[in-house]
Amino acid sequence: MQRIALGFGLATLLTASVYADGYLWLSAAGSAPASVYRYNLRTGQVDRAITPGSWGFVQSGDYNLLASDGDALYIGLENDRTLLKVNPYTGAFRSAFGYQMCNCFYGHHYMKDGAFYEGELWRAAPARSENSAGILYVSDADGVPTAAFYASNQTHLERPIGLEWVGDALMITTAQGLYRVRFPDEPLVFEGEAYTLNGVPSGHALGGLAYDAQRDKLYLATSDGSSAMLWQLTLDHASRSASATPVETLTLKGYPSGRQPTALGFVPARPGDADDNGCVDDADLLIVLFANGSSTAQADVNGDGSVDDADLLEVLFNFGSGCN
Ligand SMILES: [Ca+2]
Ligand SMILES: [Ca+2]
Repeated sequence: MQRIALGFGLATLLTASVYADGYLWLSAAGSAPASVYRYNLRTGQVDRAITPGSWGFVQSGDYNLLASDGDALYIGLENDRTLLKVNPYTGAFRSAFGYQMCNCFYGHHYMKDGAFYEGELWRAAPARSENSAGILYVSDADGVPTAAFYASNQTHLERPIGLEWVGDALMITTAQGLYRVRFPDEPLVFEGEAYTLNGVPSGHALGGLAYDAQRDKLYLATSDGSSAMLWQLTLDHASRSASATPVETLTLKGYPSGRQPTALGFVPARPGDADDNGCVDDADLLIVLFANGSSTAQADVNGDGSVDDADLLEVLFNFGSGCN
């Protein structure tokens, strides 16, 4: 009992420091079949790539959506109803299902970035052709449709791409702009309140959005056609503006050149998981032990810049977590 109490106290101390640790999953539109990439915030590297097209489902030039319900990472296709659930750390395939809607939807719209909000799956659905409304499509977690909102008579919102709930604010991107979504009294319609975006160079098309709710960090991915960038956004709702701070040039860290990061999804790291596979075990212990005294980012699981006893304790206190 005493040991448990001691362990609890130390664990509280260890988790008291808040540092950016987690993974940003990125879509990569522009080739078929497309891949999905994982950017590791602790190591600063794109360290995983998965190719859902090789799993025997419908091929797509953009596997996106990339929203996590805390248990699985959901992947969607831009051109088909299929939805995939994968391990949120490794990207390993778990199951496939689909939206319960007509495939004819895809004659007029693509599907892009998405997010979970209060148990429902929200998705940006840009129009394929001019003079067709952009749609925000909502379903439950099983793909059963619950709502769809149209940007009627708003040509600047024909092609929503990025989508994320930031607290109770729904933010979307188009290639050219950042908007806060508003729902007027009119049913099934959405409007966009334009936000001034400072810091992103002109010539960069805006892409996916992802939110780390625990640390209140909003991320945006962009591309200038050859190189892709990751940014952290600070929103100021009062002045309807956002400022972007660069996090990484993704194409220098393993993300392919010439692809569009149309979707972004955040998954928090499991504390003590040095090898980033979602399970804290002997392998993590060995990584930290062998790196003791260094500043190796992979082994610096508490993110304080050095590998020492504190990292070892973080592994030990979380030992077995996620391994079942
Ligand atoms: Ca591990
Ligand atoms: Ca450390």
